[in-house]
Amino acid sequence: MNELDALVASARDDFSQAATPAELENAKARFLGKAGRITELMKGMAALSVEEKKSRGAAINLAKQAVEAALAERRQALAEAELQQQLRAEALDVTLPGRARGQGGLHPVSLTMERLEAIFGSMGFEIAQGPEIETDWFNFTALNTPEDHPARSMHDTFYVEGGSAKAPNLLRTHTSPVQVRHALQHVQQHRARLDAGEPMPEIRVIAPGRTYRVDSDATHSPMFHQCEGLWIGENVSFKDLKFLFTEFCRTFFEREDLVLRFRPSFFPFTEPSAEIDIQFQSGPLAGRWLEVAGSGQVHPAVVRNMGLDPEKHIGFAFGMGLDRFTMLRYGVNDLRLFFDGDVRFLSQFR
Ligand code: 2U9
Repeated sequence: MNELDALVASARDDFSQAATPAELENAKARFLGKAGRITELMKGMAALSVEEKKSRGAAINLAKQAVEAALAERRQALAEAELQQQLRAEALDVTLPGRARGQGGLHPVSLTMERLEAIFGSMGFEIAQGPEIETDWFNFTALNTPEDHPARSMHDTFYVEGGSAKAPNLLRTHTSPVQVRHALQHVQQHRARLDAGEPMPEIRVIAPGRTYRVDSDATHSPMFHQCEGLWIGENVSFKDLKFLFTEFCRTFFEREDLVLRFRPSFFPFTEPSAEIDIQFQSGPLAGRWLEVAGSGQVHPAVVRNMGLDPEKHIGFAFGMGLDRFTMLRYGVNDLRLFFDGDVRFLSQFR
């Protein structure tokens, strides 16, 4: 093997040992770089005659082309290997099962709210909504709550910025202000009939929604859910309220034999007032009296605040905690589960 063939062979050898593009570039420099072996051979021709330069130059050129070809071949081989490696690393097994997007569902308290709206809706009640930030007039004054009532204190109610000293803003402590707003609108709509002494269509409305009180333990959350109802007409009586609420509870809990008890109580906005207890006749809670709602005949002062004559229009109202209703229906024993956002709990209601 002559000297040039040996040089090409050693270049091939060097190139094939280069494991990375960087190593290959180093190997290239050893042969084709400024001080590379091919370059040195070319410099060495300076002393030769013209004839010798011709033949020697051609031979060196052939060797140089062979080295360049070997370099190109190895470059491509390394690039190919790199691509294969990348393809292997990024391989996607399309036969693997997909990552499913978990199925969502309604929160149990929302399910209760929907149930309630459907039941009262079927009994001729409208569903009303209103602001969660209220003025103290709608939340307290209109509902006959005295200025010095403890519920109005900072200890019990969240006051928020934006109101005036005389009319502070607060997070509503019950959904009653929604019914006050609804009743005022209803009365305004039928003002002409009222002034003419004609009968007004009955007010039948429920207001479900979020309410807020400064209270937090295992059975109280600072934000909770309520639904209140209001029924005002010229010929309604306590027996209508009793019938309505009994039907509602039996339908809600799907127990025809559910027993209700109306126990005297006090609220500023109703007189007389009654606490409502229920009793299941079977199941884990059978025989126990469970307090589920408050109710009463709307106080004459409240009827007057709605622009009606309490001598003519008589109203009945009730209020219940939806969180408690939901706990009773599904057998949940800790109120906080409703607000933790734990999918292991929530997914059971899908
Ligand atoms: C108007 C007039 C009267 C709504 C009523 C209750 C009794 C009551 C509680 C039940 C459990 C609140 O969530 S709770 O703590 N509510 O006891 N609510 S009567 O009375 C009204 C409403 C609106 C215009």
